[in-house]
Amino acid sequence: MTQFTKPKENATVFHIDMDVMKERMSMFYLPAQVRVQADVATVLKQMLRGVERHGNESFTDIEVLHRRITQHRMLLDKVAQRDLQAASRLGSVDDIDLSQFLTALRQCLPENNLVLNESISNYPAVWKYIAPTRPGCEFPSQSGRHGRGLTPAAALITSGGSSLGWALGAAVGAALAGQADLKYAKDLITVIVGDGSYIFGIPSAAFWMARRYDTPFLTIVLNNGGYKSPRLSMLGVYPDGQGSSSSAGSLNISFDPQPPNYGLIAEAAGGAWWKQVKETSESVVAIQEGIDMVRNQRRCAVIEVVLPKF
Ligand SMILES: Cc1ncc(C[n+]2csc(CCOP(=O)(O)OP(=O)(O)O)c2C)c(N)n1
Ligand SMILES: [Mg+2]
Repeated sequence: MTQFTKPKENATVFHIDMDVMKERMSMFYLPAQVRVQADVATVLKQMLRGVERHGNESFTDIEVLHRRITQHRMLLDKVAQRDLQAASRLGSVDDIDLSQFLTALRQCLPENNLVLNESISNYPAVWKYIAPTRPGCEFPSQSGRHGRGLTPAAALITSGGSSLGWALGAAVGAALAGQADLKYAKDLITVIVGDGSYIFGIPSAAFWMARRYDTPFLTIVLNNGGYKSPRLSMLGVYPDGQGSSSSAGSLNISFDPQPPNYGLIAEAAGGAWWKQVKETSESVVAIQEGIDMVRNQRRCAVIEVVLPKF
């Protein structure tokens, strides 16, 4: 449907969504044969129950289903394999490689954790390398056991809306939910956020709130030098248009020449600990320190990952 995932031409598309019509969006269209306004996790559970009830006799596609389950298991094995390979490359002193940073993060996360994903052009990378394995990952997620030899798996959520600036405040809200009701409590809440979305999240207010309400969380700021996605959207519509050869500066989507110091904003507002990571080899130590700050010192921690500029 997007530039990242395209179903086959002859696929039958069922669109199940809490907000299937997107009435408050000026433009939205998803070519689907069936549209269902419903909670996706509930519908999937109902479908699974239906399949189990009917069994092999009346559910003609049962073989397809089994094939998919096998494929999914193979995929999980691949993720475990990839983790091992990435771990062996973590000593590298090259420029930061986001896939390796995210793999390191995934390996360091405690089991009962929640990741809030507002990484925008890096959504696919975060989904791929944080690789949530737990069903029912919607907010509030349920803690669960992780299986198949994988490192602890995240519950991972996004805002579902189009307005940026959700994740920092949402992290405070998620932590407060855990304080109010232990069943929502998490060992760690992590925000992975684009540099632009970090600013949209009003970090001065969010980190002050986090200290005020004792709701520390770990933030990973993906600093790619500004707003990359508007350029991607433009290229999606006009791949060879005049803007396709324009610089980020002339498109007004670059934060150069003086981007904010993201960690310092958090320190000033809420006493956060922070670190900049520029090389892959710095990843594990920074992540471990950040997690220690949040879990043991009860301070917010911000890790700014300096990515190549677009
Ligand atoms: C409140 C709000 N303002 C503007 C936009 C338009 N917009 C969509 S993506 C984007 C850039 C996001 O930048 P960043 O978080 O750094 O992610 P990147 O695209 O660089 O990965 C903007 C400005 C929006 N979605 N919401
Ligand atoms: Mg950015």
